[in-house]
Amino acid sequence: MIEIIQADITTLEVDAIVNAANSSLLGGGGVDGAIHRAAGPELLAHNKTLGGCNVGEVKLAPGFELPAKWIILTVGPVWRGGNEDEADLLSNCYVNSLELALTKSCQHVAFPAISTGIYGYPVEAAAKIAINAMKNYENKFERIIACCFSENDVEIYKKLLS
Ligand code: AR6
Repeated sequence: MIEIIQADITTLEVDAIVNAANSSLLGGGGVDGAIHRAAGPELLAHNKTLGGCNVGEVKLAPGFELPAKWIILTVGPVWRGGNEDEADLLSNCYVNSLELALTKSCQHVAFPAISTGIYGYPVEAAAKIAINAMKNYENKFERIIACCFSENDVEIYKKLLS
């Protein structure tokens, strides 16, 4: 089942939340900053051992002080107008996160709207990619959660899902 909610992703009691990180994995603003603050300093110490992460790829961290069991770290593409493979790279973020979640037997995974904040990806185009990937994996999970931060994003996701 795909669920669309409006929430702070750091508050969710789920098997895994996904972080929209940058390639260093060492923290930043937006959802990344919120996750580092809520998970505590052990997340940064853990991530320092991971050797970074390429765009579209994923790494794994424990949830540390979060209610979530795991943090899946992914790096979305920076929006550069749409001709720099942004769509495939963004899709890879979702697919690779879901594949990693399966290897950890996760039953629920929550995603933020990757790349649509600081990285500037247009929300509707990004939401289409997110929902397509989620639909392909819907049957393999109890719940795949699109965790929107704004009411406007919730409306966009709901329109696309229906
Ligand atoms: N819970 C859920 N969603 C959130 C939260 C939260 N607590 N906080 C923000 N969002 P962004 P990006 C939403 O900018 O575009 C960081 O500096 C936000 O409203 O966090 O992939 C990284 O280190 C937006 O809808 O991520 C990278 O350098 C969505 O999360 C860079 O930003 C994504 O916005 C990544 O940029």
